[in-house]
Amino acid sequence: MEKNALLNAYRMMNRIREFENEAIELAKANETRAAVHTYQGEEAIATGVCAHMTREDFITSTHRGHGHCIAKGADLTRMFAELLGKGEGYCKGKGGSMHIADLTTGNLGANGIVGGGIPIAVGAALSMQLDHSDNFTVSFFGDGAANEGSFHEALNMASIWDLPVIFVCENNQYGISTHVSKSMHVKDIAERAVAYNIKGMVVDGNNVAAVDAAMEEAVAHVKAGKGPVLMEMKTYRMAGHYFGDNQNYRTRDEVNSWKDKDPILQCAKLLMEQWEVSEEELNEIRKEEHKAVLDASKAARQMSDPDIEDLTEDLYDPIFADITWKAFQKPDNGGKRL
Ligand SMILES: Cc1ncc(C[n+]2csc(CCOP(=O)(O)OP(=O)(O)O)c2C)c(N)n1
Ligand SMILES: [Mg+2]
Repeated sequence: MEKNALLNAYRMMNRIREFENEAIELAKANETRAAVHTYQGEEAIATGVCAHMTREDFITSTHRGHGHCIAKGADLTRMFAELLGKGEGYCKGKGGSMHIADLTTGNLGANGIVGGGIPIAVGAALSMQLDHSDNFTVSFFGDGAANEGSFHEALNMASIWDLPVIFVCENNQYGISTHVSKSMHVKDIAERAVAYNIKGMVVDGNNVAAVDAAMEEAVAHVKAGKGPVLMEMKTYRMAGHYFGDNQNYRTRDEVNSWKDKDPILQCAKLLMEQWEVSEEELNEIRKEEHKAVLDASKAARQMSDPDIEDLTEDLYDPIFADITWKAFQKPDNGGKRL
């Protein structure tokens, strides 16, 4: 990676890490309004992938979605506002951490349903193909999601229609407390690409330069109309599954062994050794991102809570709600549900 691209990646990874650390602080203070799943240790993936995307390229995200959202260009204050249930949050405070969507940056939304975003990405890619656009969609999901039916159905459909979609599996070794070795019998999840006759790639997800290079190759593949790609990013979830997880299913030694592979440390090392960037310069970037995150958190905390009258607004599509209501009202169905 060129020096500037690597410096930008370092900045982005720090922004995500700082956001997650602050999200945990807010959860500790009982200020967040729903479960918070953080992304520490996996920052290189969202950063390296989204660096190759424009706002017209779409992503679908997961319950662990803050990193994807930030890397795609989201506003940190509106993100914190959403976590805190404020009316100025991305979804007016009604979605919380697990359901942030931001159409202005091409983020079709996080999803509390494991594997739920994968078929949505296929639909988005189909619309791009039908529009003859040059854009593509990325679906982020976990190793656990790769065992869901939705994953297999989505890959099959994307494969038969050669859709411009990149499936980015973040294999962080665990689905909640279950290690991948107990939930699947393949060495690499990317092997599953063979079943759908699509391109599969295994990538070191803790090395942003490796993610960057792999993504460049994947984008060229989908843009050439060669069909979807399944990228497996090997990584590790450094924090618990969610805030409040006692983590009694893994050893301290295991957690410590991954600390040396921390993607931010690896990127710093590369910048210092390959590009002779000074430690002071790196510290400066870290401090700036720390401040930006704290400022955003403070601004969000000062926002007012939404009005109680708005509680049931935006929960249903008004057209759908109207049809359903009329169906209930129909005199000839005996008042029964449809
Ligand atoms: C369909 C569905 N089944 C189960 C759950 C409960 N659940 C929430 S997160 C999770 C684990 C997901 O693991 P993985 O896909 O590896 O993502 P990670 O949390 O590791 O990022 C489960 C089972 C859910 N939210 N949705
Ligand atoms: Mg996982």
